Amino acid sequence: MIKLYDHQLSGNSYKSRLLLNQLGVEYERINVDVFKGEQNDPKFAALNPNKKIPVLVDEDFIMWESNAILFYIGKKYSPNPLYPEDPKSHGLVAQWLLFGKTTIDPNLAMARYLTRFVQPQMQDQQELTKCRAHGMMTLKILDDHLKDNQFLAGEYSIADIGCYPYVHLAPEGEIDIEAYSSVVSWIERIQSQPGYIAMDV
Ligand SMILES: N[C@@H](CCC(=O)N[C@@H](CS)C(=O)NCC(=O)O)C(=O)O
Repeated sequence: MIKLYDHQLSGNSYKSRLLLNQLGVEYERINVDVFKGEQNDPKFAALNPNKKIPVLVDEDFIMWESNAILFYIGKKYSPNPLYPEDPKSHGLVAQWLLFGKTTIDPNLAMARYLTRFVQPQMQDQQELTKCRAHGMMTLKILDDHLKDNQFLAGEYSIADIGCYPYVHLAPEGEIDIEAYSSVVSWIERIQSQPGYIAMDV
């Protein structure tokens, strides 16, 4: 059975759980308490030299990097609608998942991290202000796309699953998403997909 090393508050880990659940794949969850530094344990570092969750272990195969894990699970259980294989959709899925890592995470995920998990006296206010401002620019890009599109790469896919966690968590970084009505509708569409699970289950 697939093993997933994760933590309930990790948006990067949540996306793997969401996909596995939506595909009906059974998996074992192993909690890594990143707040206690368990990711630095040599046994865990042997799985991921980058010492971060999530890590997926499938028999003797080990993978890290959350968006790469989505590609692996999607392909392993193909054909399935969450993993489109025609060249254009596949290219667009990669485009949005890279946008997730290069633009959503450094702005929206970072704003949430600094706001929620760093003690106020340790927060870099300049960095936080920049993340929030760039986070709003990121939401605008998504909102413009989602005005004319139900989902990021055509039909509901791993592109949406990969980008969704840190977009719906943006309010935890004190970024108001209500002004981005197409993003809000997209979040609601994702939450009504079969097999959807909330992050805190
Ligand atoms: N690019 C990585 C980022 C993973 C990541 O930052 N994981 C966080 C939890 S969401 C973590 O393990 N943090 C612990 C640390 O950095 O020490 C991915 O997408 O998997």
